Amino acid sequence: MTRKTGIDRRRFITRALSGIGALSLAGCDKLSQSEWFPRVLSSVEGLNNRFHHAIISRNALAREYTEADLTPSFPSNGTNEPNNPDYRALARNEFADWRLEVGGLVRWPSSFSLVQLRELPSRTQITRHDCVEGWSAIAKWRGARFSELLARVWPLPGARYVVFYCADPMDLTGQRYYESIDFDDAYHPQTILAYEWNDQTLPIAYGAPLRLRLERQLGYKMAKYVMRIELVDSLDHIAGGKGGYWEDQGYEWYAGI
Ligand SMILES: Nc1nc2c(c(=O)[nH]1)N[C@H]1C(S)=C(S)[C@@H](COP(=O)(O)O)O[C@H]1N2
Ligand SMILES: [Mo]
Repeated sequence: MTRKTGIDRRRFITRALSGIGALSLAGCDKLSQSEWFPRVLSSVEGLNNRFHHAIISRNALAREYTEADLTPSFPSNGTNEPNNPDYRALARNEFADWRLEVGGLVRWPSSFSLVQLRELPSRTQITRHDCVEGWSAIAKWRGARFSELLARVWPLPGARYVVFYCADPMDLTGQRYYESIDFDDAYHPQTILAYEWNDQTLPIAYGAPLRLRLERQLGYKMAKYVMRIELVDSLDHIAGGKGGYWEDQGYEWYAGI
């Protein structure tokens, strides 16, 4: 994945915002069609968190689609098969020995097998994935509601962010892919840990055995190959300190669309 130029990114945001009716905002449809709205937005460097909060409720649902809308061949982007030996060994055994570790600022650090995750209350959603590189695709995802997982580990009062650590080194520096979200997103009803894609066990290309779905942000936030989750009070001391693999290279931390 190559870093987009500011102009490409602004164009993408403007395009994404013209679909803002998708967020079922009364009135915003009209706004996005008026001349000044996209112009004002494109003058903002990225979409900053505060601005985003001002126009969109953090509880709004991303638009959901129907089976008829599914994209025939959903792309796999970034890593499509982690090359690390530990991951490969787990994959050979169909992830029967894989466990999701959940720790950090929680009362009950725990680990969950896939069977245990499948026992948690789930959610199924057909949504559109928007990649910053300029493509979008619709798929059906099923997974454990993230709020239910949190309820089982008891976040401590100091916890402010949730960090997802992945199995794939992206490049020769060996830096692992990771991502982070805040608690507004962690408790959002469409935030799930997906183990199914289009009614199949999640394929490796899309992040098996478990990937984050976070439907109101861009694709790079949705960590694939999640191995460990940590609740933290600050992102400053993790990897490059910006809260994610691509953020450490200059992407926005809040990639709301
Ligand atoms: N672990 C990991 N997660 C990742 C990536 C990756 O390379 N590694 N790529 C990100 C990007 S840029 C996108 S667009 C989506 C792609 O998801 P898909 O392969 O299911 O289309 O995953 C995101 N999560
Ligand atoms: Mo992406």
